[in-house]
Amino acid sequence: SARFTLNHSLYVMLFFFLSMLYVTDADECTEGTDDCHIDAICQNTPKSYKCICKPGYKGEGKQCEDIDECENDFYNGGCVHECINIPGNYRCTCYDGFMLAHDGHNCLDVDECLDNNGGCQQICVNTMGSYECQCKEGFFLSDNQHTCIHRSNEGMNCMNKDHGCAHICRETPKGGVACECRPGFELAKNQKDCKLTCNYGNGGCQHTCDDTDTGPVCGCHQKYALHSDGRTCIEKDEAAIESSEFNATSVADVDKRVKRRLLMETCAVNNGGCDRTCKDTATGVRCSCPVGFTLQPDGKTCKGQLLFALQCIISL
Ligand SMILES: [Ca+2]
Ligand SMILES: [Ca+2]
Repeated sequence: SARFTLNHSLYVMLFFFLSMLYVTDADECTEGTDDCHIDAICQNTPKSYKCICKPGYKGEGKQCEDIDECENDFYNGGCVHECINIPGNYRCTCYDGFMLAHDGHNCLDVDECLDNNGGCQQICVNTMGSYECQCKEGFFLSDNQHTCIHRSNEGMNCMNKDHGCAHICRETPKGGVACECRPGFELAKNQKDCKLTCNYGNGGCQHTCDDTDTGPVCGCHQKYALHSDGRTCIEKDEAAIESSEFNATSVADVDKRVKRRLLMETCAVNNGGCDRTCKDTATGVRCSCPVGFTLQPDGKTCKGQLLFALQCIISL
């Protein structure tokens, strides 16, 4: 029993010595004595502290650098038109005639005809990336492309619809007519029709447009497939994405999941679900317990360890 008493004292001394170590730990993060980068999150540890770069930044914590999400031209940050890198994040923008979808990445056609009939005097026809005005029978479209002029039956001039110009009719000094096209279009070989190019309304393409001899050819961002109309892009089904672009999408998905969790879990709301101390970190909330308590496997609850420990010692 003398040996038991000795063991008993040793355990008690060891226990209080260890407790003292915890009590005297300085929290460099709250004291502001850490040397974490301005774009890092400081996390206190029992004997020191850790620096973790914030989401959207890379580095070891003492130095953090913005991640250029737009760097990969092929993935383009997941943006179907333009990707703009900003500190700690990125933003997608769309070409004229398009608007950003709710997912912040896809671009959708704006239906200009919904607003004041697109400014057209008579008929407005919405197209992908643009719109055009048309006139009723007996009228032709004026040079401003919005108002309609009544057709006259006089000779070969621009007031006569028989000039045959698809877009703009100009009267030449010699008395004839010469056709011109609106910006972004090219005059066809017959000198009357106008060929669409990618410079106008994105060539009628929802995502990418390439000029070819036969006119614009549409393409889609890698997460989308071209619709049979040759213009619209539709989201590929999950299985198709996983098999063809597994790496790019899985990285994006993980990124999304992390962001979602960060948005949901914060110490500001319900103390992050923590029993006692809550700290926001790069990977979510981190709960901790005061001396004499241990964090339970759920990562949230604290259970008194002091009484339990003393009971064990005494029972020895
Ligand atoms: Ca960035
Ligand atoms: Ca449109």
